[in-house]
Amino acid sequence: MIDLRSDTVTKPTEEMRRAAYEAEVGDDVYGEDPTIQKLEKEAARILGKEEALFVTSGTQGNQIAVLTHTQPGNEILLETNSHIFYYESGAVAAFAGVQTRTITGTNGEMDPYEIEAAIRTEDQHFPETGLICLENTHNRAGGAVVSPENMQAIHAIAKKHSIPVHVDGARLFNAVAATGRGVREFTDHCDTVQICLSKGLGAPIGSIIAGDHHFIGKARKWRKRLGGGLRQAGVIAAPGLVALTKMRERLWEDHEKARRLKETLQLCKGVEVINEVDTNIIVADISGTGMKAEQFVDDLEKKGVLAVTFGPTLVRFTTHFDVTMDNIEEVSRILKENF
Ligand code: TLP
Repeated sequence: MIDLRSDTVTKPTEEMRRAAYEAEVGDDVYGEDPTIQKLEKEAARILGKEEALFVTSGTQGNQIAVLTHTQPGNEILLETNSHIFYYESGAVAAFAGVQTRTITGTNGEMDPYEIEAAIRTEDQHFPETGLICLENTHNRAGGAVVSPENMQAIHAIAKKHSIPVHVDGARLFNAVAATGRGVREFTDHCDTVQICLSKGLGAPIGSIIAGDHHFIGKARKWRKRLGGGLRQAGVIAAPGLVALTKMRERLWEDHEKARRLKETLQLCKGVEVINEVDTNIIVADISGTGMKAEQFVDDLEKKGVLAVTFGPTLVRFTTHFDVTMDNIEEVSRILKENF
């Protein structure tokens, strides 16, 4: 089976497994796990933030960020198709008690003027705008890169209104690899950031949130409240450290594979690639085949390829470490034979 459902499906490398086995550990709730400390220090350095905190998942990291930045009754601004809004089971309402106000972006980028217009003024009728969330790369926009310039413009507005900016950077390093820009060119334009170790970077588990000392102090407490205070967590941090230090530089390979697959998909009858394919995600509208996405995905599965539905007639393909260029050629052959 060639699994293009997500970059979350990657299995830990030999080196990651060895690192887990050999990890030096201690009780992290007591602040005594040296491997966790090493990972957090390295992540903070790479992301250009004062401190970092290891969390179990991207969702947990985003939720801790929202909980830490906001008060119940606040309103948060975020993109209509953002993961926090679309895919986190309503967690911001369930846990943080905030309401969401969505702004529809173009290729994942929100218009800074629309953001400024949406910021609430002082009025007893209105909720306070407590947070602005960005996503980079933007998953539902097809792994689209949000430019540092767009982030900078939004951050400037946020600062003017004393509103923090959080970036869901589950795939931030894909944006870095695709643009050749420095990590900090992105992270300088936000107060906090979440990055996933377990997507393109290939770790089996874990995410990082980073921000200033005050934010991380509060976030650590929220993590504990949510049951995310872990004990000998070095065994899961060690593969994360390998992911962070060794796997970033190969993400461009996944982008090459995605571009190759895009070429094939564009030649298939009734299939239209609807995103730019900046990084490792391809979104295809398959309505021209007369099929629904579910049927298309089921048929592909029977031929040995896994993808996910992304809407009634949309299908997402995601390239990653565990699919080779040869696998992509095989997918191309299967697609050509059938469409
Ligand atoms: N995305 C998953 C699914 O949840 C949709 C995927 O297969 O793409 N932010 C972004 C931008 C994400 O794409 C994801 C996962 C998360 C956060 C959540 O990360 P986890 O799965 O670690 O909670």
